[in-house]
Amino acid sequence: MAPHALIDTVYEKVVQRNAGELEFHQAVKEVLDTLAPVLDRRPEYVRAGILERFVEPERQLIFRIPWQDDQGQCRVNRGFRVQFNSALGPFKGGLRFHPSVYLGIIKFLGFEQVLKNSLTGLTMGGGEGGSDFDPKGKSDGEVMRFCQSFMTELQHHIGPDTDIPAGDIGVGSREIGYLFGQYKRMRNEFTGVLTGKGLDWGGSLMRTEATGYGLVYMVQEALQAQGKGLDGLTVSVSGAGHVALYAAEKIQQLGGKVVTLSDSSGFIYDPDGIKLDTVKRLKEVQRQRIRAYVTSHKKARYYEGCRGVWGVACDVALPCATQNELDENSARTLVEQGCTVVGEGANMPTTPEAIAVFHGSDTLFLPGKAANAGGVAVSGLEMVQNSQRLSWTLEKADKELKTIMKRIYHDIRQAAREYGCPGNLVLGANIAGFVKVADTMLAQGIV
Ligand code: NDP
Ligand code: 2IT
Repeated sequence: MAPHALIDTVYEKVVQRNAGELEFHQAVKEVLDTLAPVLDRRPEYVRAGILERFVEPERQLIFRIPWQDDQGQCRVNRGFRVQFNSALGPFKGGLRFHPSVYLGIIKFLGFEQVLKNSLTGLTMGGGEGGSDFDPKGKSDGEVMRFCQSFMTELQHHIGPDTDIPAGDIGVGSREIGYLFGQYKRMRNEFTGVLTGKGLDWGGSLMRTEATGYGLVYMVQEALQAQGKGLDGLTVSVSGAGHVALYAAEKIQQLGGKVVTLSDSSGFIYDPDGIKLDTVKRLKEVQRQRIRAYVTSHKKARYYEGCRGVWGVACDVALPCATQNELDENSARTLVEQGCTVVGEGANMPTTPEAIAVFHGSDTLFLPGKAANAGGVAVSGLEMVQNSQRLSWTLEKADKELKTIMKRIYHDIRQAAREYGCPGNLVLGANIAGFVKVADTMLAQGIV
């Protein structure tokens, strides 16, 4: 079958077999649409059914999570782990706790993770898990009981050489602690089965900052290639979670001015530059909404509705909240206002229509599977440290992160050039990530 016809057939089957899983369809389509030049050159991939195997997870788990709330009432949530592809190493990827979670979200994240982990150059396959549990408004006791119940089932399926989960939306150091404690208790083993652990019990320095810092290192490299720097630039960041906060922190360290942050209710604009100490206290300690920022910063304004954040004029835009948060209209506004670089800190935050707008303009677009790979890269380095039973210094972890982000940027640019679409870093990232997984799948036979 000719490459284009095969791609259409594989995509149609994905839609048919995964009915209603829109985010998964979107992620698969974006990748398949860039792979024709690879299939043209590598007919052996077609014979070995690489594409068909690539879009089908190796294993999908769905399980019941019963837990008791503070009133003694039994509640039931649904848990997921999708072990997508283990060609390059044990399954590796986050856990998301958010009410919007269903199989389609977990599958899209697992699918992206396969390519992202390939780009890091480390030996990690891809997967993702999570639950429709909403940690917002829950007490620490409720979160702990939920995490213990979640891990009571998950522990059957994971292990330091099998599948190593980490955080994502709604899963931070508190949740990783409860999950790790329950795994250790049930299995009677202290191993690196999760990443993002506390520094005293196997965690890596720089993991908390890694996704945000890594994103900015890549933006910096891209600007440098144009003979520019971040110093003096105005930057819009969306989200107010781990990724957003540490992206904002690194931008400020490099002389940029971050003027926005957001959550799912709305966004703040501070013309003087966001004061991160205030935001860290509000979000990390007090678990408050971002609107509380304006009570202590008089020039700052709060606006209801998170999409308005892209109406603020900026030189660099960093979507760091969630999928499909930056649509076609927002993309047009950013381009019209002279935004030169868009770097995805979140997974799939830009809609396909918005990506097309950036590709048709002078705005450089850095896709998430490359630009936010710093988090999982340092997770991989945490696994290395756990195997060695030692801890690296902050300087060493930061240096490795920087090196990996710069290399990924050059790899995806090179792949885009080599496959005839210079500057199209979506195509470059997909192809650079895919070829390594596909060659490994060929080498390992039909499994
Ligand atoms: P957090 O839970 O720390 O923060 C998530 C932020 O995004 C919050 O500000 C949250 O606001 C906002 N948000 C969540 N859902 C929505 C929504 N439906 N609409 C608007 N805003 C929303 O998560 P992270 O910072 O860890 O993750 C952010 C993104 O980065 C995700 O796409 C994640 O997959 C991706 N990512 C995370 C990595 C990691 O290591 N943590 C690594 C690579 C990518 P609110 O409080 O109102 O919900
Ligand atoms: O999307 C991601 O890369 C993550 N949530 C981090 C995964 C990890 O295993 O560190």
